[in-house]
Amino acid sequence: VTGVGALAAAIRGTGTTTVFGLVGDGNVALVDELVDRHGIHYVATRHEHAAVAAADGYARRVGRTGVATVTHGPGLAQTASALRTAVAARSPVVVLAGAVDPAARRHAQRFDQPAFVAACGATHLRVRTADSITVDIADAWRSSGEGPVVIDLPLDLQRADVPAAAAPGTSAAPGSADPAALPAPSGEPDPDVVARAADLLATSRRPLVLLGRGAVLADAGPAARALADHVGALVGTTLPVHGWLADHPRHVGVIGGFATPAARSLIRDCDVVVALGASLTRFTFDHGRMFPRAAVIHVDRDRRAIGDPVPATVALVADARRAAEALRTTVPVSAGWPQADVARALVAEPDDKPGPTRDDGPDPRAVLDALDLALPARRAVVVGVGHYSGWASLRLRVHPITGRCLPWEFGAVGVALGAALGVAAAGADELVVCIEGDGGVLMSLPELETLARERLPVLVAVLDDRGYGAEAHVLRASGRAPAVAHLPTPDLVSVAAGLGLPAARADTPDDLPDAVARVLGKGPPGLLHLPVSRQPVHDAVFAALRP
Ligand SMILES: Cc1ncc(C[n+]2csc(CCOP(=O)(O)OP(=O)(O)O)c2C)c(N)n1
Ligand SMILES: [Mg+2]
Repeated sequence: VTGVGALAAAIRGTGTTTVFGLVGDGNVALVDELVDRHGIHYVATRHEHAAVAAADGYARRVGRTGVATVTHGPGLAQTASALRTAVAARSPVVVLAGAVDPAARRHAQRFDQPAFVAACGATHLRVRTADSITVDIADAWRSSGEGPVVIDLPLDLQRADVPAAAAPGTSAAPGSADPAALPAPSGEPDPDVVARAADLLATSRRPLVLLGRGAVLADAGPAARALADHVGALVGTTLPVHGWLADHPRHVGVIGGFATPAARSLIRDCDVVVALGASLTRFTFDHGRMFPRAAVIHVDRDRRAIGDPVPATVALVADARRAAEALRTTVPVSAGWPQADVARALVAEPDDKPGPTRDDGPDPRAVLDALDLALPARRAVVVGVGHYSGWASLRLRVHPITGRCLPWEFGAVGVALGAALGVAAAGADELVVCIEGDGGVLMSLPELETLARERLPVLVAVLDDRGYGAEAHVLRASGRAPAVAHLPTPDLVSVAAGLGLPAARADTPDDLPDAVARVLGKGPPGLLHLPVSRQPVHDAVFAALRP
């Protein structure tokens, strides 16, 4: 067996069925082996960045390792912002990268791959020898449970002969033995730390239980609800899982910059926050404005995720469900929030209603509301980074725990379309609605061809304000002209058509149902070109952007 054959077999042996990538000297033989011998579903993207974003989107949707492959040097270099996004999200992603022979000192594509990977914050591994292929590949998958891994596959090793004894079997059944899905360390909380957290929670009269994606992954919903009931806590979520446990009587919705005014005024009085699998980013913490007086019990499986930027009063390294259960059985029952106060604060919620605009297009909120009504019910959304993001992430009704992919962790424009490819390739029976700005879609434009070729069920909805709206608003607020942030948008219907995608334009919310019907009649995939006014400004997004 050749090295590359053994590598392909080892990769198949992890249970991998789908790989996103772009080929070059460093990985083309591997991709051929994966497709030809192992029946892997290979999704060829048009830019390496999208391959990694897709692996990330796939991982977020299925909760298992997403896989991308790129060639060495420039191939890997192009992945930076998607890789950094996956790192910040702690997504289980493996990037299989080529690696030039160390002896080839004059190779034009030489690149300090370990330093690059370190700068992105990912783990760098290397397949060491022909004998260690299976072990090293399994190690990469296992390690991806803690966040993205780039594993170099040296070219000399790919070409080497592998002794038959060291070659992995090639008969692994689909879905078998994914090492990343093997039981991880128990996640059992340390009883001493639970005791300290319980002492703190027992003093609380105004607690909040805050749930994030980590609580979803730990299946902590019932345990979190029971804990909240036990101590009379408010229940809130981070934005990605907005709507989870919404039927709870003390549910206050999303916590952070996008919280409603009523929720904000309540939460200001919180004295203890129990964050369960929720990263306390500066958005969730709203730059210190969200719960200024609260002590924080921060529960996360990963110690590195605790304490930055919000210091934890008690750092409880544990699985969210086990931690919630342990706290409930240790803390005495208490009344917590008076229900009447909670109810009073949550009625009369002012709606973030669309307003009239001048003649440069409809309010983006009105467009999104019409889109919400026009789309089929089985949908997921992937939202990019831009001024439109806040409205786009909240106004479309989706399943609270599987329906929303927000690859915003690095604040990078242009990641959403790649992520949407991955969410769609996960094969859940749903329409994946990728909401992008004109800036974001033009940055990732070649992936429209990938969508068309792969016939993935993605509807790209472009909110077009003819420029980098987020930057235009910042310029205006600092007394400058917005001109450098304004750019004309080409006719995206013909651009999409040229790339093989059915597309339609809706100039008003009233045109949307027909436009959606026309595009979905021929697709998905498809694209909607949705011009919007530049005037409405999202206060919270704007506050987050302010320099
Ligand atoms: C890779 C990258 N480049 C530039 C930026 C700065 N930036 C933040 S939002 C934004 C505007 C994106 O434009 P668009 O997708 O049209 O969204 P809009 O803000 O207009 O709604 C830009 C350029 C960034 N965050 N990431
Ligand atoms: Mg724009």
